[in-house]
Amino acid sequence: MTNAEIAAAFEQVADLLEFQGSNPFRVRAYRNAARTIEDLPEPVAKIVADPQRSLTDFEGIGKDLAEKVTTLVGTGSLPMLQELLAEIPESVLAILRVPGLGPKRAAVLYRELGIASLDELREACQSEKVRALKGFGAKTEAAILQGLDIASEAQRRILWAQADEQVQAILDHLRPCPAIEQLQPAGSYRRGKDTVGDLDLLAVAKDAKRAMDHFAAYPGVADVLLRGETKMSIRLGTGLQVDLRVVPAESFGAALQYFTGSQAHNIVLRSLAKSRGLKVNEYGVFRGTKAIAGRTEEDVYGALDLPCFPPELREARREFDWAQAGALPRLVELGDIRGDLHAHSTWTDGVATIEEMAAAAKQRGLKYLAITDHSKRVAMVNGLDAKRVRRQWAEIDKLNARLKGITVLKGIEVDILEQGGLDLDDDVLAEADWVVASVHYGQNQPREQITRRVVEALQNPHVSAIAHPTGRMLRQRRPYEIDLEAVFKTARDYGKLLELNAHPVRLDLDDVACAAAKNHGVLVVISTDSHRVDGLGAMRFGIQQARRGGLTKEDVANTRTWTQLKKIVGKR
Ligand code: DGT
Ligand code: CA
Ligand code: CA
Ligand code: ZN
Repeated sequence: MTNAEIAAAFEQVADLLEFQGSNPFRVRAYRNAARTIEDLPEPVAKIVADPQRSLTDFEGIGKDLAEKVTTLVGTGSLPMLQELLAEIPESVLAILRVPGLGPKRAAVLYRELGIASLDELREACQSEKVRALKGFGAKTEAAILQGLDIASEAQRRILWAQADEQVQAILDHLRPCPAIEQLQPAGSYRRGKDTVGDLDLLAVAKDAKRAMDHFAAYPGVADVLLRGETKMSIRLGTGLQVDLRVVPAESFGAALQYFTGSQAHNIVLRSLAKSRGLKVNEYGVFRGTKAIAGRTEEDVYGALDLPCFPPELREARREFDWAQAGALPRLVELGDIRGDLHAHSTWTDGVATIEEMAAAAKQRGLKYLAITDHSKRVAMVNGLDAKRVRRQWAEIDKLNARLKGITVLKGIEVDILEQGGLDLDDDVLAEADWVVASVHYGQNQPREQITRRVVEALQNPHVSAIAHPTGRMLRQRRPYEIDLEAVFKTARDYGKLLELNAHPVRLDLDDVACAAAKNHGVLVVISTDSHRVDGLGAMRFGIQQARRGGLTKEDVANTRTWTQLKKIVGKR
């Protein structure tokens, strides 16, 4: 079982317990464990198999949960989860995950109206039965209907980071197969799209049958959907569909190009080929019946006098214009990043101390790390008031005196208040090295109001950047109604930065917005918003999104040294 699968099982247990009205601490314990496991940098199965190590060493995993993990790894199922599922119809689980609903409200719907499926829920909302329930109302009903749309979309696509975990596991399974000579994932996964519909794998094999037998034997397979001579489709237990195509070596590059897509990119490519009297398809590039390229992607693009576009750019946006002008941007890389400018600590909702975060950042080769804990408005996580943040900064000064090779920056994630203005006074903010401002409350305000709040925050001389500027959370929450054009213009006029939050659920700014920021002359800062040391690993997801937006090293602020960056933010 992959970490994602184990985490999903725990999440399910938590959902079902909450649905039943269990003790909140018990529910929380399962959720925390799920998060810990999801964020582990190595497979849980490996830790379980190692007699020298114990799962109880990890945050939030006690003896009981460790035993449950061992059971899951060993048997692939959890008796406790089976018992819960026997008591509650499984279709209820889908309702629990409707954004804006949650287990408590779902339980009311189940008890009062007998709603046990998404279809029943939609119908109850449409016939206005839900608004009549105590504690619901017309607004909630509308929000549930919107949530239903998001949920049905979400059922079809998964986060890139989740896809990545499953891809790596499948590749690990396939690589040892002696029949397979070449192997590459293609499709939206290879293009680094923020969500992935299904996986497309390509292989060259000495023996297609043996390769497919090996594929079918992957332990994660739930169903074989289709099996032909050269193509096979399976569905994993996670619900993800995976297509494997076996192609001849002389067509591998052409197939990789074709199945990487995007479809829109391929359409442009085909028409360019046609205008030169050539034909391009998944077998190769042809002049008449003669194949002139196909073995590698470089050959395929080369035959059309085109550069081998980085997969992230293949969306038929600007890439062909750039290629024609000989000005394909050199995209930013993970190795270009020198610092991380959004991270939390145990002072608020992080689970690692400042020193632990700094050590982990240093180990990743970073030269600076801004600690940006929440401000007091976020009372739920014990947000910092002026007194506590000054105490934290005094501690950071002391810590910096001891640390070598990394600088901890005195930062704050200051809330942009519902009615406008910032959650901490200017004299406090003036003492910070780095200030990110963000919206956490009043996210449903009308466009003009929420835009004004963010624009005014950018105008504050002490604010360095806006965190997660649109507030979107993939599969969970739509972006605010914010006018990004106005935000870009203000950021440019006031010399401020905008964040690309690298958390795989956020990726906010998204690729298109990154490109727009660049067009407006606004620098983007890629930050992980880490709440634990492993969270720093999310930087690669942000890099990928930035690359999709065509950003170069110069376009990304935190490829600079802190000394250089300080001049740009230049508030003092
Ligand atoms: P996804 O799976 O929805 O995240 O997106 P993709 O881009 O992986 O799309 P998919 O899996 O349908 O197809 C993989 C690639 O195959 C796609 O990017 C372009 C290529 N392709 C070539 N011809 C077609 C076609 O007629 N329809 C589609 N859908 N894809 C095609
Ligand atoms: Ca796909
Ligand atoms: Ca596909
Ligand atoms: Zn944050």
